[in-house]
Amino acid sequence: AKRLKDTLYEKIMDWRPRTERLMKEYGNVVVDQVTIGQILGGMRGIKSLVSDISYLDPQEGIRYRGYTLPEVFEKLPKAKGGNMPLVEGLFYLLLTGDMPTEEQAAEVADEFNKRRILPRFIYELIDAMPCCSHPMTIFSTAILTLHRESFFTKKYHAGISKLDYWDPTYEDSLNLLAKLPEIATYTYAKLYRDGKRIQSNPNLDFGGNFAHMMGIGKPYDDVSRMHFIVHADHEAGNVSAHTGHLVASSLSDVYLSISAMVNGLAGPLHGLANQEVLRWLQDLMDKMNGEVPTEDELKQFVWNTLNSGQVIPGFGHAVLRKTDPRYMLQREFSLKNMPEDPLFKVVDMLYNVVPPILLEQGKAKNPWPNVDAQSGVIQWHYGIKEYDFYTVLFGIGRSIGICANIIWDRALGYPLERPKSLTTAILEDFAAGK
Ligand code: FAM
Repeated sequence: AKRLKDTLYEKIMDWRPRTERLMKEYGNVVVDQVTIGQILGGMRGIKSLVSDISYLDPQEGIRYRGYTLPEVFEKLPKAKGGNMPLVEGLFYLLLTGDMPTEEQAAEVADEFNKRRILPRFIYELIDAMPCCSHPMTIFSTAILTLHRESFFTKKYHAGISKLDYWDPTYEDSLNLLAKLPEIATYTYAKLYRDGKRIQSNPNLDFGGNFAHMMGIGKPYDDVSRMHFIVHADHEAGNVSAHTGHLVASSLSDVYLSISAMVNGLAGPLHGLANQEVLRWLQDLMDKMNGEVPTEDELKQFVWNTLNSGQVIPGFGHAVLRKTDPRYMLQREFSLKNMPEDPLFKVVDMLYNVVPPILLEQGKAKNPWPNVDAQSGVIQWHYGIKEYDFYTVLFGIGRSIGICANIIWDRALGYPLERPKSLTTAILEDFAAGK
């Protein structure tokens, strides 16, 4: 069978003329216009990026290479002894656009296995981090420190052709992704388990190995696979995806770029939101002395949160206008595997209680739950009670999508990103019609 890298090479050769033609023949076609509101408002909604890895449909939710998430979960090859798809298969899909066979997913698993051993200095680095360092700081620092291993950077200095940049970027990406489960689980062990490390098992897949190194039994392997897959990508404009792309556009290698994207993910408006959900739920459970509240009590708690000027964490979305399919997939899993969990019961009640209240309040453009309303509760159920770690899990998943994006950025020769900035006085001149 054809190797992944050869398949990728063919796809790249087929794709390049499309981008070249758009650039040469249609470079002046207008796609969007920009308002002062958008310039001052976080560039919200400006159509100014391109990615073929994923696309966020306001109604369907995220599509990976054109497939909706339910399709991705149905069609990707499943892990042996599990019900969830292989993360390796997802990476194949994101890279090539083709739904992989079992054999093709196994090839990625093989590649990851060959590359998963961490250099000793990474353990030493994690050991040397000052106490109370946030797990995201450690995760990002470890990735950054691996920069010295970069094949792309070596090749670049040796004088490689621009057309070949994607090749060492691909090698760096596989080398890095293969190591992330071990970096994350060792960070967890160091921070919360007295440094007791569980050796990885070369016979397990990416998600299975992660669960094994966390020391958590079934079905946590499926939880890990599901978590990494639903978090892998959310088109190119969100903070983590955009940061990865921006840093890589200066030809910083994958290690520098992924470390930067992890730092963007670490913010409370992005990856940290799932821990906010759990904090809010814990507060509710404390007020209820650990009992599952009645529907009326829950409604009151929701209104109290809103009336005190806070948002309901885990609800709403900047782009989506329906219940997040990432929420639904995790809900299905929870209904099947942990229906009696008291926190899940509350989450499930909130699913019915919150949207009508947000609609009645009339502010949120999307009153439906998002991915974060569920993910932390599942982690909590399987024993990961250190909220700070949740964003690291998100970071592993997101790295898979961003690496695929960066490989294609180099393959299609996307240039250095350099939008123009203005001053407030210039905007005032525009406002006055000058
Ligand atoms: N609870 C209460 N009010 C909400 C709300 C919620 N869950 N979601 C939106 N609103 C308010 C919002 O604060 C804004 O009020 P003001 O006009 O007073 O500023 C108004 O509704 C319009 O906001 P929007 O256009 O509907 O949402 P945005 O695009 O500005 O923001 C979110 C999107 C996700 C940041 C927002 O819905 C929110 O704060 N949700 C709660 C926090 C959360 O769940 N974040 C996770 C997002 C997740 F998808 C991720 O990126 N990891």
